[in-house]
Amino acid sequence: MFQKMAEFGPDSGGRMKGVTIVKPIVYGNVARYFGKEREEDGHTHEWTVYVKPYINEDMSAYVKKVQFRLHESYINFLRVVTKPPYEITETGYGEFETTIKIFFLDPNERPVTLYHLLKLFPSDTNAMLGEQKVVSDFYDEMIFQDPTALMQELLTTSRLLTLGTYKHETDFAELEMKTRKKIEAAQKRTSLEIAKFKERLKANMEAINGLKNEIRQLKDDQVNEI
Ligand code: SLL
Repeated sequence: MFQKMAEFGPDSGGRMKGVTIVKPIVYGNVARYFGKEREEDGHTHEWTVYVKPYINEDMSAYVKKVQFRLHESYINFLRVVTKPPYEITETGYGEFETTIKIFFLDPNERPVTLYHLLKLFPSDTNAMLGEQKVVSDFYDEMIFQDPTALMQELLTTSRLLTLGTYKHETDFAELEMKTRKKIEAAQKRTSLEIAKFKERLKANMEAINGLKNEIRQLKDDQVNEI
């Protein structure tokens, strides 16, 4: 790695104009309720906050470290993870916003910052389904525009960890399909509403024209009467 960095020089080999590399990721947290408040510290949950590749590749090929910023009530609230899995497991009692900062091996590549609201308490629907584990994670994409020659090489030579598909807490493919269906249904409803309003507008325009004609007629009659 250091050899490669030396090879590309201080400007990492310059920017590759017109090149875009996309890395899909999943970030968020899972949490489990103890079932009661722990006596010694009042903690109620164990949670893990993470960032991982959507596709099972070894991110350490281009990631230098991931910094997790926790709530200041935690000892060493700035936690750094230098190798996969990029995650922090802790216990606690409260929800708070975490900052996840991803640093790259190429010093010329700016870090990526993600914000995640650590979720401990189930939403009403989760609670109704009787789900034990709380999951709050999101699909996102890191987009590298005009990467340096070094970064391009690091990004494109990362290796797959295992064969087969990666298992995530959330089924993002299904979520995408459901979201698509919802959007399609909403589009259909909107089109129908628009068509209905157009019809109404047409009818109203006709009524206005009818009244205008009537007024004109009445005016003509008046003129003729004089
Ligand atoms: C809340 N605003 O009141 C938030 C604060 C604090 C989170 C959450 C325990 C830390 C520790 C912990 O869960 N802190 O004891 O180390 O909901």
